[in-house]
Amino acid sequence: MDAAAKTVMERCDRLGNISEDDDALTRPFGSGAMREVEKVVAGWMRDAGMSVRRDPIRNLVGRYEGTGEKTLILGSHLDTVRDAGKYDGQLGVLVALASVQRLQDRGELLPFAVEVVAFADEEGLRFGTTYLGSSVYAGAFDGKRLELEDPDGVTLRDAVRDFGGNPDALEEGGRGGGDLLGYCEVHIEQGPVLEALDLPVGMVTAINGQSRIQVTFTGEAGHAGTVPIERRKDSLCAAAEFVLEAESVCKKEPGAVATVGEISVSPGASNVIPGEAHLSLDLRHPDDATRGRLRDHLEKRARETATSRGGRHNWQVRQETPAVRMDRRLSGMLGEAVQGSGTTVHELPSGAGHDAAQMSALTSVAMLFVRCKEGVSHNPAESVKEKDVGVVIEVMSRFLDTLAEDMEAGVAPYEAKGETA
Ligand code: HGY
Ligand code: MN
Ligand code: MN
Repeated sequence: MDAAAKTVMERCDRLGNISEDDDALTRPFGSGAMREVEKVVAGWMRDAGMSVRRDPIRNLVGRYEGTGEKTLILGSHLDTVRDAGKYDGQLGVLVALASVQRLQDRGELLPFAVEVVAFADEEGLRFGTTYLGSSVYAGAFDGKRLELEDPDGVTLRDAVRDFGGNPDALEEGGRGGGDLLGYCEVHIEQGPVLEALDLPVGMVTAINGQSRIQVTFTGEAGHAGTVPIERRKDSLCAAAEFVLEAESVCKKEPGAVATVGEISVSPGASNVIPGEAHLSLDLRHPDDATRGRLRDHLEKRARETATSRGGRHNWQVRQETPAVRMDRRLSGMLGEAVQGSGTTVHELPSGAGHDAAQMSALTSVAMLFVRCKEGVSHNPAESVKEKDVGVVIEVMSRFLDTLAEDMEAGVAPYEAKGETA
């Protein structure tokens, strides 16, 4: 497995240099960097004996045929956040590719086909929503999102067309799931648990739900030197009060996290009181009802804060994604493969979102986490050990072999949806 792990690490380095920015890894949906990285990965898919196609949103889909009519899907995403690390998403695609490469190297056909999907957009960097790629592939795309605009005012519809996709086919362009055994995703943990336990891999039990919201505070632009402080309608002060409110609400609610990752003011001059403040709110919790309660409380506080300062607010929910539990049976088989590789099975929830959350609309899903250094992610310091990549490749290979043995022994393959973990 070491040679395979070395190849995966080298490929992560290679893809990590394909970016829209000269001095950082930033690969938004529909960018030239995404076009380039897609071409490189398509070549590696063909080298591994796969046929390659692109779906209407330009997800890249490699297929390695088997002897039966069922299909197992592996994969993750190729897009990144701004100034990203080079393992979030792409590690999962490349480990999936390594699992198929091993089959081809052995000249082996399984009693099922394996599809490797490299999703075109999971992070939502450009349009502020998540799972654009997997929502199309899973047949769960909401056509209303076509009118979403990026910061330059380009609609998703035009961006998909410019990227060579077909915006009119996104709603019914899903893969369909009648032949599926399930979907398994390998991803870095993006947290500190596995490192603290000194474990190379972990089994994911569930993925937290998330709300992505755009909030605007509107006050009144004015002269920084002449408007007395008590007469101001400073939209940035309102926003600042709101940001701290979001933080304090989460400090009182175990498991809740809120993040304001983007903020901008207009007109944006050092001697002008901000007339408008725009911010993104990312709110997450393992329990959907709790998340909804926190969201509604924060909307109420945004309104109160704005009006108390003589201004107003706008609250646009860009996307709500429910919490998703992993499929128990598929996870159980992955767990056996972890044990078979000589590693203790540790189960943990995911605070980060993953395409598996969206793919659960189509089929049974399971995830494996790989330890990452100090849990750092969404940061160029993101890193994994080659040794751990070797472990996860071995686990995935054992998993495929076990699934094949079960199929050959006539153990009923999975229905499209199993019960959850
Ligand atoms: O935001 C997330 O949880 C993931 O990285 N898209
Ligand atoms: Mn991410
Ligand atoms: Mn990711």
